[in-house]
Amino acid sequence: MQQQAVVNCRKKWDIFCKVVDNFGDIGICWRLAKQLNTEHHIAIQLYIDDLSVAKKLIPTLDPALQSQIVEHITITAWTAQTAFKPQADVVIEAFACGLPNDYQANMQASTAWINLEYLSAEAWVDDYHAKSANYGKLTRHFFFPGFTQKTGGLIREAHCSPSTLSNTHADNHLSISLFCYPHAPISTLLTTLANGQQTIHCHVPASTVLPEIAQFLNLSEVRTGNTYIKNKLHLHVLPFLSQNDYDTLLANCDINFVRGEDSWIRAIWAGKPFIWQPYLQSEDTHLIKLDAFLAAFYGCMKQPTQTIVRAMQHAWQSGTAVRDSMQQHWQNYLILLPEIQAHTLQQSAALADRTDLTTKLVIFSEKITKNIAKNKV
Ligand code: TRH
Repeated sequence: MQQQAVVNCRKKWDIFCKVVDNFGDIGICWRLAKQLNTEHHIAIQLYIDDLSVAKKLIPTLDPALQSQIVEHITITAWTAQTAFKPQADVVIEAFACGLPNDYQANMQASTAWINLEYLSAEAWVDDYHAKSANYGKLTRHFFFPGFTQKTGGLIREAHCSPSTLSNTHADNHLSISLFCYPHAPISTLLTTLANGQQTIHCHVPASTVLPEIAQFLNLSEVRTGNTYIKNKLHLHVLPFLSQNDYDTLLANCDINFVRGEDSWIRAIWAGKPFIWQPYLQSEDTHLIKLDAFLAAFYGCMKQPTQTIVRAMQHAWQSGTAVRDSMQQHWQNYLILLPEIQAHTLQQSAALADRTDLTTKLVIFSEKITKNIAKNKV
């Protein structure tokens, strides 16, 4: 049965999402849409150009429907045939995906048009957040997520607090989750885990890394739902999870390997030690992003722990030179795990004390709307 959109919403927002590759674009847009609706009572129309990818995170979605309501969000397929009615108070263009020509041409001058940018901890973000550019009668505003108070903040639902999510179990084994790009040194890591002294349960949601996992196990393929054991390593191959189930997995593991943008932020809210693999970019830009984040999140960590975390993080970025030393980096990391855990929880809790991205976006949109009205008078 289709759900009804929330009827008493004060405002209407349209969100445009193009699935460029992977899941981060839809992952963030879906989270944002739900939070705007449940916490800010805004009616959301979410346009997505690839419903089949979206369905992986939102299992109840029917990709065959042109328009449908899921969890009170109106989701519409964004195709060349889509008939747009630009009547929203606020339009979110996710990650500079561009608005459809006929939509943009018919947008009211009173609409607040906001481009939601990708997250980075680099210092330049402070200066670029909340800038704008004119496009004829329209103004496009740039909203940058970030780690400082001067930026648009981090996406976080009200119920999500690192201390309540953190669920440390007393067993002697370690649980880890593994979500990464296929070029990560996966076999090297898994060999290290298998040859370690502690039993490790590694949970791998199905993704493009499964061929690497099969290769490590000397199998032609691995199946979701199966557990494979090699020495100390128990590899649990899971189906690709719904976004809610993936969030729960991160909260329940002791160490999370995450990537891109949304799983990275979610690992921060899980409050557990995590290893982040940024999206690969040309000219090693991803390493600049990694270093900016390491400085922001671990800059105040004691030595030698800080150097050890940094070394493990860099070992995970696929450089062949560091592959041989993975075992040493991992061992060092495990020895200091309680300290890394305490630091992560404290940093995550401090970030969670700040205003979340969605609330900042609502405040930002209200300022834009007021300015538009003032300039009209
Ligand atoms: O999929 P990603 O690599 O997405 C990336 C980044 O966003 C990157 O910045 C962008 O440029 C590129 O896409 C186009 O990683 P990310 O950002 O972590 O998104 C994954 C989403 O998938 C996140 O919302 C969590 C969700 N997910 C599930 O719902 N179930 C799962 O089983 C897993 C592993 C992830």
